[in-house]
Amino acid sequence: TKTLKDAVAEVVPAKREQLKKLKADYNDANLGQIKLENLLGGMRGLKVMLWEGSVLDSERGIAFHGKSIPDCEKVLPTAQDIGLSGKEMLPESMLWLLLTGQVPSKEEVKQLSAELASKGKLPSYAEKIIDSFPKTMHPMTQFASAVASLNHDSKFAEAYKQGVRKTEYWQPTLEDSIDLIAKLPAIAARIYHNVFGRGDGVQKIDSNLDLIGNYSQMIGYGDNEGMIDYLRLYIAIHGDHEGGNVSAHTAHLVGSALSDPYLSYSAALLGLAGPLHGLANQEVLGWALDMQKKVGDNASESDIKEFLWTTLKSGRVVPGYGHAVLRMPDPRFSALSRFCDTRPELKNSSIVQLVQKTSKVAPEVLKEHGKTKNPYPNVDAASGCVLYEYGLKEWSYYTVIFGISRALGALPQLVMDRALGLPIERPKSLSMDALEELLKK
Ligand code: AMX
Repeated sequence: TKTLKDAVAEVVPAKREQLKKLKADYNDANLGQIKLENLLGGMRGLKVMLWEGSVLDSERGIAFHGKSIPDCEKVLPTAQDIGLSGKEMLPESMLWLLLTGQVPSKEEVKQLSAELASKGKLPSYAEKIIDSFPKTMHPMTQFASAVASLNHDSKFAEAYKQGVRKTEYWQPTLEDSIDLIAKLPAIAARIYHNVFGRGDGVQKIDSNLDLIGNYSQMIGYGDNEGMIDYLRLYIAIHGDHEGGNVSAHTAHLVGSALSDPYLSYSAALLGLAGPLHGLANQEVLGWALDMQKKVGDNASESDIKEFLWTTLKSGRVVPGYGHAVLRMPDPRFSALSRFCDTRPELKNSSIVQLVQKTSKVAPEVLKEHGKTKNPYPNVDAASGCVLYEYGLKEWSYYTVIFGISRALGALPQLVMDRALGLPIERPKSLSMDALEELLKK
């Protein structure tokens, strides 16, 4: 059976060739104009980054190497496929797809799962660092700090020091990336235990379990099949959302200075911790619980509409709706909704029912309100409520789970960045005075 490293090694020459040809054929081609509104508007719409794992289309949603979420659900190996129980695609399968562009075989995924389990234990210095954090420190701050500390053992940093050739940078980058992905569950579980007292605090790894099977065990959900499969799906589909989002872009930017994968991904996590990005899922939950308090179980459509209007009239946004790029219901929301429909414990949950009913009513209300360019639900409309229903009620922890996931997309791109020899990022900035001078000409 091919290892992931073998599979990446096979892809690298073709990718290098593709880049060479692109440069030779089109180096001077125009990819669009830069307007002042782009410069002032968060660089939206500017095509300025190379990102291999996925492309986001405003009308069709995310595609991972050309595969939509429903395509992935059909072809990516599940837990059942590697001899465990569970029907959802495994994050290991998504990682393989994101890194290589290929659908892995069941055997390849099983082997990758075993490799991750063998590398999942934290070094004792990292455990001590995590244990020294005050319980009152936000879990995301703890997460990012612990990840940065692992650069102590970075193979890339060591190889760089030894003067490894530039063409070989991608190899220790890949080794660090796999090591880090393997250790994220134990870091996240230790933080969960220290802050909230849940899980047994040991972070024991069973070599027969998949990455999320082990993570679930560590956070005290080892016997909850529904939650384990939900986490697999959630972590697989949150893995990548093309390159321009804050967390992915940060990993790429910091990595472009040849900071190792631990430093690059730690920085990405700090961006994910912002309320307009990864923190949004905890906000949706607070809002949905407020609505539930107000409208009760079995709420009518008109009760929900009234609550939506109250939110909008008080000048707030409806959390979980709208998107900077998408102009359709988020396919990740649809995937989580489909999951809820297949699980009896969720189908009958009042908070999940309320979320689903709201997703039918809200687009109409938001269209009438007339501001947002996208009146449909995004993934965060559903994600936190399901965790809540399964009993994981500590909202400030939700973004940590997102943080385990985003590594599946951000780290493979770092490997590709090094394989392609991409340069340090250095866009041009201008002061307002300099802009005035330029524009007056
Ligand atoms: N409810 C009410 N008004 C909304 C809205 C919503 N859900 N979404 C956007 N709007 C408003 C904006 O505030 C803006 O108003 P303004 O002109 O007065 O400033 C106007 O509609 C136009 O905004 P837009 O171009 O449609 O959206 P954007 O690209 O500026 O922002 C986003 C995108 C996601 C930040 C925004 O839709 C929002 O705040 N949604 C609610 C929070 C949320 O769900 N965030 C999660 C995003 C997914 C993720 O990254 N995890």
